[in-house]
Amino acid sequence: MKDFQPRAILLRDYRAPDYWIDKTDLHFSLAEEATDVTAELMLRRNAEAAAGAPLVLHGQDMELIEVAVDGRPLAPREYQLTDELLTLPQVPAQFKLTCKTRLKPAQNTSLEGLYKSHSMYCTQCEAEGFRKITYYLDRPDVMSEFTTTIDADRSRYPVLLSNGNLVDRGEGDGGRHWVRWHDPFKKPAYLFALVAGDLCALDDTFTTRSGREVTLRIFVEAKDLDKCDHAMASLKNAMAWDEKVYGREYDLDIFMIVAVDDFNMGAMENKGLNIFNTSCVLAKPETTTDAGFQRVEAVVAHEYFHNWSGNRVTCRDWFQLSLKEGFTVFRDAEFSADMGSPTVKRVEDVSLLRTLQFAEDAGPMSHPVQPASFIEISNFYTLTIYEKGAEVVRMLRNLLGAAQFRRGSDLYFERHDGQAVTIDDFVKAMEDASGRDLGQFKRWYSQAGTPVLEVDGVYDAGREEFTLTVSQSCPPTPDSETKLAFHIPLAVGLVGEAGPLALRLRGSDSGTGEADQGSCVLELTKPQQTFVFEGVAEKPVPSLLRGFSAPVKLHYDYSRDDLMRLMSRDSDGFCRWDASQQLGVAVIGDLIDRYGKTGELHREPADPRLLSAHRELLDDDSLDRAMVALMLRLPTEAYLSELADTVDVEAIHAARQHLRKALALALAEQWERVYHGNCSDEAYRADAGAIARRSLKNTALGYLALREDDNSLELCRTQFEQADNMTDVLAALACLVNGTSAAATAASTAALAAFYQRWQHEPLVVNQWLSVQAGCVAPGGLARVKALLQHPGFDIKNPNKVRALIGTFCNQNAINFHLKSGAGYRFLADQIIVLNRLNPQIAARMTTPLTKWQKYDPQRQILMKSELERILIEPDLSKDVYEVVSKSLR
Ligand code: B3K
Ligand code: ZN
Repeated sequence: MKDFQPRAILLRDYRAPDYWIDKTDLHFSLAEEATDVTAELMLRRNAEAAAGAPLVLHGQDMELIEVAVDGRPLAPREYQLTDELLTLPQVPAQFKLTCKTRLKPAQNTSLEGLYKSHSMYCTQCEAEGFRKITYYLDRPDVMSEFTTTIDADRSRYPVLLSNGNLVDRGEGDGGRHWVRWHDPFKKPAYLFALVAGDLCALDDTFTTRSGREVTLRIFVEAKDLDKCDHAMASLKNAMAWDEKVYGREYDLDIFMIVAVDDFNMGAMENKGLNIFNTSCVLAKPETTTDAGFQRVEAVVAHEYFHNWSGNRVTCRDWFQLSLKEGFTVFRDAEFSADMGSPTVKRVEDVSLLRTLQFAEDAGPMSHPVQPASFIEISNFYTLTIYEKGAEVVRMLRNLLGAAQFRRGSDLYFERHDGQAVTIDDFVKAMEDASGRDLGQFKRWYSQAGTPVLEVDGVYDAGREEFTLTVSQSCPPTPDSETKLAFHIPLAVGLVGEAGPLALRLRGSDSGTGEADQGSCVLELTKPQQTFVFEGVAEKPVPSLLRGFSAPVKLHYDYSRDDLMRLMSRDSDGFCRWDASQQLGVAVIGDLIDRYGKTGELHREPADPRLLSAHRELLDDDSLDRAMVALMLRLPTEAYLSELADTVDVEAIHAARQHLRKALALALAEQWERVYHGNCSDEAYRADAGAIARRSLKNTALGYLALREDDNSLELCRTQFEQADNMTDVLAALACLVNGTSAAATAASTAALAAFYQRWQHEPLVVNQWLSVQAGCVAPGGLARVKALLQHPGFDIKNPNKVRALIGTFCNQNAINFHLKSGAGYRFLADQIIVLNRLNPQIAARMTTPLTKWQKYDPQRQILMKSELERILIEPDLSKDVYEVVSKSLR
């Protein structure tokens, strides 16, 4: 462990900087072992700062060659240098600082700052990576005008890129060349980017609505040039969508995307020069699944949207991270909904939130959407900041209505263009544009935890009234024991035997319900409230939290027949799906209880209502395929685990598998008919209709495969061999890999070998191959994963491969990871210890499964905690891992 305890940074300690940097002029001389950087900074003392305030610059992991003030090199006694800071005790009020630093990009495995990914150089500066390039005020409220000159070997690095516009270029000595870029927009250093490599580009143009032509350019390695069309189409759609929906036009004359193999996350919104993980740019049907296509579309849009929500208007400090991330996730979700199926998109986002964000918010890493403190900001790129942050913005839109929300966003962008601002500034713009008081609403930003709504409904047939009583509460989280009431929009409807009923809400103690077309939004602001619906001629089933109108857990005592009614009659797609999930949870819950008592389920029948609900879905050809595919998905083991107080790993797995098998046998004919009915000869398309068809077909294939007979095995093998797209190939491969019969095992071995043979030169496809094996639930998973660590297709320095193999195994293969012996935990801790030295951000991220120890039985708790303790005593533990491990043990 570190011999000092890393210090927490607090929101309440925020102070404006003592100096501003008006101009930043960078010169890079790129070379493998030593890259020299000269930074010329025009500094000016903040008028608010004390006269004679020292200049304290951030910097780490580099060699300081020289520092000069107004051209005069300083002697060592004129400055102080530590591992993280360079302090100049005496500087003029305005001056030029020159800093020469030397970096070792080829040895930088943290993938932060300047590093090499295969044969190219690239940078990642958010959040605090610029300080690994030069000494700087590396904080987002210091915004500067950047000019960047890059000098490199011409033959190896013909393409040299940075932010803004190319303004000059020339030849150097010894086969070198140089280029100069200038970015006219002031920006914080976290948006700086540099790329150098031997790259090809796909070019296109976009004409903005004011008639300016923008060059669009996606840079990739030559072998990937045939995989850029989908990203380009997505970019153009995103540009047009932001003009139409938010009135936001692109500002520079060029927008570039570069794809790199080694990248810690999905992508990065650097001004005019987005850098992407190849997994979020490259797509073609033969190599990319439907989910992959959708991810490319979403991430391209997300990064593009940051140009306004993040770059033109940026964050004052990192406590405001959700200001740009929550808002931008909300924007990209609405975009994806408009491009495809809105219900599917909503269901997918809610599933993610309820499974993973709710778990985060109930665990030791729980934090508010605006955290009050952090040790390492990289640990706060979380589901809470992103996904819950997006839900908070969505609630604002739902409370204000689309028109007022748009007025609010216009005001926000206009008022704060070119500034570094706070979440408060965002909410203030929404308040000023709408005239509403959002004071109580702001608690969503400052209080962590998932609110719980207990809802009770009583029907009075004589008075034809239906009364809903709603109580809210929120469990304690590490930041606070007690919570004040949240302002929660609860969208509701009432569903009669034939469908939704018209609503008439009595002026209740909320007074704000607004009935329209069978749906209304109840505004909850108090611990308990009552709402009375009048003129209700039959006993209704309430449809609650329509469209998932707030990120809460809602409890209502539905009977299984109520759920069946919602599944078939509710007009809200989200609630129809959610009813199917609740039914699934109830049925699996019975089986879990049974397994807990008897240790087996062999003769246990499944609830006939669930069988008949699924039969109806499969038999009715008039239903929307996308909806059917969603409703047939049983709750995942991860979601069932989230719902449990104590996770019974074996029982959850056995119960869900048992139900799957029962459905496979009872509905054998239906699965077969749906499988064949949804096969298609048409060329691959990634539109919502075709995606739904494949999803339904492959769900059917999954059930057919559970029969483990010759016919179904043949079906899987044929699809694996003959499909022309990766979605179908991988679905069939997953069936084979998860088969347990001797024939399936033989077929699986052959298929895996053939797959690797064919795709070994496509890293993204190899990652899917790793992932399908890591997710295999057959016994022996740990040994399979350990063997794959040694396979040439794996590389621990590449985050995509770490996520595909170690991440999939530890997060999505509970039955194999949570071995009673603790061997799975020991394995993960060993990997974290290796990663801690190579790439602290990824190491910290991989720690998540161990941090959930409180959810497991006492024996597992001890085993998980002892691995966390073993990590904690590692010498040279990074701040990243230290923060996650120490907080999860407290
Ligand atoms: N803003 C980046 C995330 C940077 C993460 C740094 N550890 C990508 C995004 O959210 O758009
Ligand atoms: Zn983002």
